[in-house]
Amino acid sequence: MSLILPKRTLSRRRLLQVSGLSGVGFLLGGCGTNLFSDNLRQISEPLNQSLEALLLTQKPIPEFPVSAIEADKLLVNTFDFTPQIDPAQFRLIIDGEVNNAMQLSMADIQKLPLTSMVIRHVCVEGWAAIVQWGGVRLRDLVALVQPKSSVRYVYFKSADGYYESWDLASAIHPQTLIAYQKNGQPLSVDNGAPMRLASPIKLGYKQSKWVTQITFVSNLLPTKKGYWEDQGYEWFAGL
Ligand SMILES: Nc1nc2c(c(=O)[nH]1)N[C@H]1C(S)=C(S)[C@@H](COP(=O)(O)O)O[C@H]1N2
Ligand SMILES: [Mo]
Repeated sequence: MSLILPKRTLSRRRLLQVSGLSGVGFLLGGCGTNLFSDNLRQISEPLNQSLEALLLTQKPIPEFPVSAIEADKLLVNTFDFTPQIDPAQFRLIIDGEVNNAMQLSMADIQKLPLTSMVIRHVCVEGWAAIVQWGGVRLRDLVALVQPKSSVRYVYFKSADGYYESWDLASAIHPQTLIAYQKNGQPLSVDNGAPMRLASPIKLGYKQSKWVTQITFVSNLLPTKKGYWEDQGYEWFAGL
């Protein structure tokens, strides 16, 4: 057996332990198998080597105290319409070049470790707001689905037709969340319920609301990088 490095993030096995997501039927991806039969070998394996290396390089950026939250400053910015999603029926699809494609209900998501952060949201249109977001680290979802070593980008599809793509490193940054809370309250529909992206390392337009599908890919479609990007906005959009 090869050398196994100590893990700096939640391993797939550990995640399943802490979240209690060990039941048969949790995983609806792939061909309907569950984690504890066919995939048993993969559970104890570390993420692929390039991903592991990437995780080690990532440091959180400083956050704000809860007292700094600017509750009135986050403007609703929606390009077209506001989709209404029934949270009870909702399933987040996670697929693409992964070992374990999944469909997660809100209940599944809420069993995963909750991370809360107070960060600045910056819209390219010239406004900003300090906001608290609560949700699941995208890297924890990554640990569950196990992207293949070919993966370099992540697509996020939204219920209003919005779409975004991120580089994998930014997606697995420790403060990139799939959020379902804002300022300590359940996320409102206007702000992207049931689930949206939130991260202090990217401009507002990268932070997709009403995310329905997360797809791991090795290449981007040149004419489909993101709703605003395809109209000339910068793709990386780092802060
Ligand atoms: N699905 C979807 N996500 C979206 C948008 C959108 O129109 N549709 N607008 C983006 C922009 S430009 C910004 S600034 C933020 C605004 O988030 P908020 O409306 O919760 O303040 O959402 C981003 N995510
Ligand atoms: Mo924005």
